[in-house]
Amino acid sequence: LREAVILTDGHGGNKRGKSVYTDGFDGGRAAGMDREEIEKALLGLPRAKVVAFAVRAALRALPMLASVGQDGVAELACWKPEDRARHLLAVFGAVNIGMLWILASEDAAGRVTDSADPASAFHAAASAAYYATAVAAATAVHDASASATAVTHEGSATAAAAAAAHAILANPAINGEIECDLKVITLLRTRSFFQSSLWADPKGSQTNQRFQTLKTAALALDAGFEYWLDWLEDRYAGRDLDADLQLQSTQIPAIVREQGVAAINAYLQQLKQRTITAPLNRVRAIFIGYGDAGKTSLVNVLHNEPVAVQEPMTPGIDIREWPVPGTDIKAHFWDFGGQVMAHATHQLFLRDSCLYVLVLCARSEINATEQAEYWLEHVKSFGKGAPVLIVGNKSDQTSLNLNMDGLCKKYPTIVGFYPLSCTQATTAYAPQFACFKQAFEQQLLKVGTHQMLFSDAQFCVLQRLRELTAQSSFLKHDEFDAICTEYAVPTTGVQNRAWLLDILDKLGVIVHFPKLTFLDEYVLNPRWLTYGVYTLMYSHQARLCEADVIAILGREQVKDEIGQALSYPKNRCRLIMDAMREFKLCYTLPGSSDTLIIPALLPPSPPAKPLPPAFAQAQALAFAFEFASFLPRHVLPELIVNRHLEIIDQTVWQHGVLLAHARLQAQALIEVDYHLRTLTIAVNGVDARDYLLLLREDIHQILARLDIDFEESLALPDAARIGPRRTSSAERAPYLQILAYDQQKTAEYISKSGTRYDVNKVLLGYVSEKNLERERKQFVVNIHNSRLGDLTVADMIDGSFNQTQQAAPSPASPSLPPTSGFWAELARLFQRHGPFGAKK
Ligand SMILES: Nc1nc2c(ncn2[C@@H]2O[C@H](COP(=O)(O)OP(=O)(O)OP(=O)(O)O)[C@@H](O)[C@H]2O)c(=O)[nH]1
Ligand SMILES: [Mg+2]
Repeated sequence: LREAVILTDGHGGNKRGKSVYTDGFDGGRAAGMDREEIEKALLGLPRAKVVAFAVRAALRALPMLASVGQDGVAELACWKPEDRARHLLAVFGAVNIGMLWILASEDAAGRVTDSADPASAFHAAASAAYYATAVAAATAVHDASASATAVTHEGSATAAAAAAAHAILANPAINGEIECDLKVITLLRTRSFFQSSLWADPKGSQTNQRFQTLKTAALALDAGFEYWLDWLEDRYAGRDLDADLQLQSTQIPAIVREQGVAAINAYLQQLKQRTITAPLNRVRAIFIGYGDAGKTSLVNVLHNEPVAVQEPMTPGIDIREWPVPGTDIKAHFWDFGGQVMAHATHQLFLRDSCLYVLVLCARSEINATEQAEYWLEHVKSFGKGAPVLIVGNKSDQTSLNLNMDGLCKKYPTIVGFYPLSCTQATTAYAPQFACFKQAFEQQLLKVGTHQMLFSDAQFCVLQRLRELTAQSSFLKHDEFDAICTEYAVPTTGVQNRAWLLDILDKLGVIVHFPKLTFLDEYVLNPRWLTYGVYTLMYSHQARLCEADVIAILGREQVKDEIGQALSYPKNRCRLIMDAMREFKLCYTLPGSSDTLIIPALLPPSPPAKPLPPAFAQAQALAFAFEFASFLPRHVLPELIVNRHLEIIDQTVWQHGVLLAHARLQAQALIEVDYHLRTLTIAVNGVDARDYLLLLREDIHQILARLDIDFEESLALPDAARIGPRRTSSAERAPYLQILAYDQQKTAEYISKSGTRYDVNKVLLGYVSEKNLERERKQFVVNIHNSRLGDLTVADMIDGSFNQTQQAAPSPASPSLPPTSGFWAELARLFQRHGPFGAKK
């Protein structure tokens, strides 16, 4: 193995096709069969058999991941120490998915059903074979991106399986088995072939020794790999697969996945031991869209309530409970007010693992598709892969013209479009409404299937907290501890009290701010905080002191979703202010102790003060962030909050700010234009270039949390011009393009008008000499990590492991067949995720 890794090391590039796997090995040991021979032997076989072959090869290859180093210690030497647990879990998960597919591809009678739906079977097979291949790839090929692309591009399960097998064949310990598989594969039915013994000599000392090495190495990671080692041992011993458990193991809730390998493995172990069985039975549906679209009306119709002719605007957020018909599940509807000034706040409350309902209506001022894109970008950025139902409301007035084909291509999480009318939902539009309601319920259930399961003790704690919510919005730390003690929730171990608290926080049962150390209580009712924050945002006051906050929050009675009044006593109002600071919605006015400034609520135009002359005369560096389809409303406010100590003379408004750095000699004027989707930065002063770099870094950090397309651009400086100017207007160039010219040692950049510029001078106009090298390095990293560069194998494997959980339902088929047990669920699971090739 080591030889193979060393031999293939550094071949880099994008070698595709057969050479990827063979290169490393041909120079090493002679394999029994070459890859073409294996491929020939597999050609024409049913997909399920090919995948079964690949999975069997992968199962045998798993122990090859571990080796005994010179110091006699067993380790997973092919990965960096910090990556080992993550990658090992991904590999186990990948093989597990491959196995599940094989079993799902046969019906109960053992008949291979891939002829029933050849297209989806093919896709699933290609994916499953890829998963299996990943094991071989991880061990055998150091430049794994090349191997992964090779498999993808060939797009064939046969080729992938052959490649994996060939890589593994180089190991004399198992090449006999693989050759034997190829001999019997045509003779046996898929299931029998798949279930036949993996080893010629199961008790063979070599087999055993390799497994022991893997065991030692995996256990040394101290991340709960006992579960997977038992799983592998069961496979080696030919024990039957517990199909329900295996299926559950591919549906680990996002909330657990985020907590890392040890938490995932601990969760799997508990699933296996059946110690966690209680679901939370809560799902969230988030209603978004511009003001007046009819979100609240739709929520009312779903509750069988009449639609008010003059429904008041929703001041922030409204949360209501809705029992999902025929189930124990309760849906929480989060009805967001559509007013623009609260859009910056929404990002804090939009979540993944929810169902989104985007309500639109025809408007004169914004084209419908553009409206849709604005909100779909929110969902993409903050809701990750969450499904979206689009409702075209007020069809009784005007029908909505949406470019659905284009939208579905761009946003594959859209699960359907429903034109309807809320005011006529029980009359003229009753059939349309029924159709929407059916899809809505189905999607809610689907979101619910990825719910986290709790142990009895954990669930009791949760129930107690819910009961307490009826009495108070707060809970002291030691009260929480006492409840945990009562139900024997441990203080140590992976699933300890801190873990439970974190999970409850993420699920929205409780809120805690680990950073606000003075706070000795948890917020027991998250609605208390949510309503508090939105009530302040909707008060339209950009400048608030504590007395204002107390007055505003005390002004009207707010009720939560179970109709219980939320009280905002004076001594607690500070907490809302602290939370808003923590959320970066506001900053404390320098020189005051309690005055808050909320940038999103400031007037849209700059204060009537003359700007410093250097900006007026355009002597500044002119840099810009240009957003392809969405400039989120919180980017500038958050930047302002981050740099509020640098604001010159409180020259700050909703769309801009004037800054001066404390140490550097530089001033910056930053402005956004939401129509053009640009954020411009003009900087002047001796240290302008260094200040620009700091500001860009800050913006990059804010944007890093989002999945968003943007380009940085710069104005081409006249001082860098070579020869005559060919246009009188100022010209711009993409910053990355200038860096690329520099990278390729191309000295001249020719602008759109044909004017020539000295690349080095352009760059040095914006980046100081001392930072240029860093920017160049950053450029290489960026390109490598971008979609242009190759993905690393770790990302590929990790991505593939989670793909089934994140897979979006196909937009072409919004209504899915009814659930009917394990096989239907699994078949659907695989129908939903295409081959790797399709993902690219
Ligand atoms: N003609 C017509 N009017 C509707 C329909 N649905 C809602 N309306 C009216 O549109 C107005 C706005 O509806 P809301 O449900 O309050 O809109 P919203 O999206 O919740 O608005 P915000 O809370 O401000 O974001 C109300 O006066 C409703 O009566 C519809 O299908 N047809
Ligand atoms: Mg509303």
